Amino acid sequence: MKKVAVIMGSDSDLKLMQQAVDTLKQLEIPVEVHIYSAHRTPDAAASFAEHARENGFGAIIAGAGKAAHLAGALAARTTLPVIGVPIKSSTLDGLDALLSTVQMPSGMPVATVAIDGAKNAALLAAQMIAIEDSSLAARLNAAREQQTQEVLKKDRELQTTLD
Ligand code: RP5
Repeated sequence: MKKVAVIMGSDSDLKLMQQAVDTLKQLEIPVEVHIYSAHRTPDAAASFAEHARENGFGAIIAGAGKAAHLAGALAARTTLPVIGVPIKSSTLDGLDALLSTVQMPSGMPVATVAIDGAKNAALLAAQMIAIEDSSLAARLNAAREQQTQEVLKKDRELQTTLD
């Protein structure tokens, strides 16, 4: 199975990005985690992206805050799908990171999830890998069904309090 990379701009992003790592591991997807910054370690970030396909990756998740150029910088160096996670790590509540991540120029896509949307980034990466992996697709379907049943259970519980 293809690996998924979870890259973050700083160790201060790890608490949030751990949600992506945990979600990928629950789905039994091999994951590699790195701290590379578009600004502080630009060469390491570029080198990782340039070699990611030959190193067995199928998708890259990139989380960063503030002037969050990490996802775009990685996307510029690979044609693997890159999923950007704007992180709320500044006085602007993540709006700065959202705009920096989502407003890519034409010809250079980054699939951007919500501010702090690390779990959805992992699920989206899993769905990409599952295009060619029916076992993973079955695990994703099972997770969806479990989620559905949990919400319906909460609805039934709510109805009992309203009687
Ligand atoms: C960004 O700046 C990082 O992704 C992080 O979200 C933010 C703050 O980084 P630190 O100053 O905590 O290392 O590059």
